[in-house]
Amino acid sequence: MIDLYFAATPNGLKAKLFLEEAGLPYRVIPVALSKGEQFKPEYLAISPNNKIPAIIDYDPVGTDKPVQMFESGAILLYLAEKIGRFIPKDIQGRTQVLEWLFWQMAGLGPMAGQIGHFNIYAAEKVPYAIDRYTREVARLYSVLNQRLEGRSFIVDELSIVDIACYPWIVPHQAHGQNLDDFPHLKRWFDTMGARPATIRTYEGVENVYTPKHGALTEEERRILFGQGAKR
Ligand SMILES: N[C@@H](CCC(=O)N[C@@H](CS)C(=O)NCC(=O)O)C(=O)O
Repeated sequence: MIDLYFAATPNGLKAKLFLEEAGLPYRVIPVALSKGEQFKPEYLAISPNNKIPAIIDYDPVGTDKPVQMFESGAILLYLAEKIGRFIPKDIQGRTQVLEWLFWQMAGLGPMAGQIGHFNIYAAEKVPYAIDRYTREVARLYSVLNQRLEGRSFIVDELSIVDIACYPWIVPHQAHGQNLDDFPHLKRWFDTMGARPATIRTYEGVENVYTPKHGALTEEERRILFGQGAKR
């Protein structure tokens, strides 16, 4: 059994999508981010960066002690290696999966997160930030679009990089992007979205990057966006 500490954000949905694709038994443990549950000491003991997702694997390979993890990219890699699926065994394919996984973790996720923030959550419109992140996200979408030309998936077969990227393309409208401008990405996006595991993952899940979600109370804003060095 795997416990998934979860909120319905792109990073949380990545881990859920993997577990659905893999058919591994798991339990969702909701973490109410706007209420500050990510700061509870028992959660920080699993995820010291006060973010979701995190997992506890009670049935790890090679040890009796449960394995706990934070950081979605590390979680995907760990789970793929645990079951020997969604990561190629050959060195060429594996290397490409690592490249694209780090690309998603260091590029697409953080940059898309910033434009989502400035478009939906920021209390004031900041034109410089909106322009800067819209352009950068457009560049990243274009890189992925080119990669997908003539390919069904980002690396050979369905892998953790498709699982890592898909939830970050779902809020494309909040990113100020039109998928018609990225035809190969759009084809892949539609294929991914039609998979039964994706449909199960997104059942009852609302896109968090909508104007409704930007309507936070002052207290929720303080919890989510007022963080500094003090806990
Ligand atoms: N690099 C981290 C980022 C995780 C992350 O940013 N999680 C957000 C939701 S998508 C979160 O938990 N935010 C709560 C907070 O910042 O207090 C990962 O990929 O796991």
